[in-house]
Amino acid sequence: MLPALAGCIGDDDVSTTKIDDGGISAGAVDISGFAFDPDGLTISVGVAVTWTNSDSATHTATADDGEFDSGDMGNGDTFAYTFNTAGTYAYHCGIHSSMTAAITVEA
Ligand SMILES: [Cu+2]
Repeated sequence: MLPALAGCIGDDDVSTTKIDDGGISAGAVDISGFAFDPDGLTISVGVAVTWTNSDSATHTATADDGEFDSGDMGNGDTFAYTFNTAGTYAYHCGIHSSMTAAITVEA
């Protein structure tokens, strides 16, 4: 299995490519104090963002256009979504409408 694995990593691995480009291979958003931190995050296409709810309150990370939706996240829950199309993705908490943020995905 090693030759196949090596070929996969060296060939077209998204995270490897992004690291070579000087970009980040993963994005992280902390949900704390009824806010998304950071509330603006720029990533490259193909990068996954993971939200972690650090609040005791339940929150969601819900795209304004429905592109992604974490569903209810309790304390310590995480949600990950991989952005494969460039654009700006505004999102909000489905429970607390004052909580808004955006992910910018660059080609
Ligand atoms: Cu909330």
